Amino acid sequence: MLINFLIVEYVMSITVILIVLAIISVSAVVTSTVFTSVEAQTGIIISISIVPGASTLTDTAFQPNPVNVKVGDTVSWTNNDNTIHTVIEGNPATGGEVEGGFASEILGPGVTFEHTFNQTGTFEYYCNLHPNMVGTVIVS
Ligand SMILES: [Cu+2]
Repeated sequence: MLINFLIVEYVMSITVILIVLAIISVSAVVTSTVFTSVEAQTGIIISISIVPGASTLTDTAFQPNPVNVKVGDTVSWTNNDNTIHTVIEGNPATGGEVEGGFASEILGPGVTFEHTFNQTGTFEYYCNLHPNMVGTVIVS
């Protein structure tokens, strides 16, 4: 009788321990899943202004310049001038437009162009209507 009771007690203790371990492992999986999905959504938007009178400017045509962003961030250029501009990856002094790089359409006054940076690096850009207008985005 006493031995039977001890066996039942022993089995119940083991069962409780197994249930606790199961709860811990499930919550660990849930926590890591939530953490991963939050981590994947950290990209923010960084705004750059194409300033009034930009046509006559060089490295102050785009402000701020340069900008430092993180992988996954989106840069948003807004034309705050009263004439048309573009945002083209590359540098007119070192070969011009980068093949396959980011490139806006012609941006009228008030129009915005966005590009999301998914790799680290230093990305130069310019306006191909006014190649004196140059800027840099540094992605880390
Ligand atoms: Cu321009």
